[in-house]
Parts: sequence; structure tokens; C-alpha cells
Amino acid sequence: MRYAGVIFDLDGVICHTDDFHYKAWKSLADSMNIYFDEEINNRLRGVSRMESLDIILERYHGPPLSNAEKLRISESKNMHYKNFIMQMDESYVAASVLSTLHELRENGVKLAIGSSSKNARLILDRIGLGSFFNAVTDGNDIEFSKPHPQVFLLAADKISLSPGECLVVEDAFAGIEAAVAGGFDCVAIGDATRDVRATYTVTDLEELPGIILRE
Ligand code: B16
Ligand code: MG
Repeated sequence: MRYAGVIFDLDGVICHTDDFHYKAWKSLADSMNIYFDEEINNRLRGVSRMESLDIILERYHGPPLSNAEKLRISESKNMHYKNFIMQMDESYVAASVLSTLHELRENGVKLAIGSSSKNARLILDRIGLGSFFNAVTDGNDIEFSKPHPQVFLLAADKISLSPGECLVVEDAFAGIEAAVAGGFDCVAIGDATRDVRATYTVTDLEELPGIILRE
């Protein structure tokens, strides 16, 4: 087996909540007369909530905002976002993702989540994977968000493996950067496939067993 463990990013890899993030940020930006589009939204992939707000506020031209106001704004966005999450169920996980996860687990590969989201556990519960993974690390467990490697290092530690024994799967440039900084090989999917730092690129998670289970 080439890798004893896999650390999956959540949003954009296991399931897709990026459109929910977009809708919630867009409605907030519109209410503050801030220009926001899908291209700016792409820059928010893998980035923490407060850092996402800072990116959106690059185009804000109103009176200065205190940290308390920024916190209130981010909490209001999160409430809107969570309303979308509450609509999620098991149908939000693609059949090929689910079969890949089971195939890896049946072959003895340890599986973890390494997400920047503070809502990761709620999302996992909604999609029926709340107790599937050997470990979950998310935005609540870390001081430094991706591109810092902390979330992946913590996940590897929780499954008692070294970075060299694990493979990270990511859809964000910030996530690929974090994996490389932590000494992990990484698989890029989606937007991140344009990142030349990725060790492998795939179009579907069902390609993972071919990478992981080979000698
Ligand atoms: P929250 P991931 C990330 O999840 C999202 O890609 C990113 O867009 C979001 O800002 C971040 O979580 C924080 O999310 O507001 O729920 O704490 O891709 O790292 O699983
Ligand atoms: Mg992601």
C-alpha cells in the first residue's frame, strides 16, 4: 500500500457546499453594496470565515468597521449558510465518493477529515458520515487556517501516522499549499487541478484506490 492514511478536505471534495457559501456571502455583499462574484468566491475556497470576510471587504468603501462589527457580519453570514446546510442529506454525497470511501476503509486505509470549516461536523452529520471517519479535524481545532498545514498535521497525529504515510485530497490552492508545507503528498481535484504543486490530479475520487493501494 502506497499510503496508510488519507486526509480529505470536506467542502469541494466529499461534498459541495461552495454554492451555499456563495449565496450567503453574495446576499451579505449585496446588502453592503460590495461587488462580489464567482471569481472572488473561488478565492475563498479552503480559507477561514474571517479571512474570507477580509477578502470580500477588499471592495468595501463604507465607513471603517470595528472587529466587533466584522464578527457580527460573519456570524450573520454563517446563520444564513447554516440554513442551507440544514437542507442537506445523504443525497449530497456522490455514489462514487461513497463507494471509494468504503473501498479504502475495507483495505485498511485510515481515513480522516481536514477541513477549515467550523461547520464540518454538522455537515458530516447531515450527509450521514458523522461517525464514518477515524478522525475529524476542522476549523474549531486549529489556530492557523490553510495554507498553514496545522489542520492536516493534527489529522495525521490523530490517526497516528506521519505526513509521509498520508495522502491529502484537496480542491483549493490554499489546501494544496498547506499539504506541501506539511510534507504531505497531495491529490488535487476540481479547481486545485490547476495547481502545479499537486502530486497527483484526478477528475473523480474513484481514481484514488489506484493511487493509494498500489505497492
Ligand atoms: P465555515 P474546506 C472551507 O471548507 C471552505 O472551503 C471555505 O470556503 C470556508 O470559508 C471555510 O471552510 C470556513 O467555513 O464558515 O463553515 O467555518 O474546504 O476546508 O472543507
Ligand atoms: Mg475545500
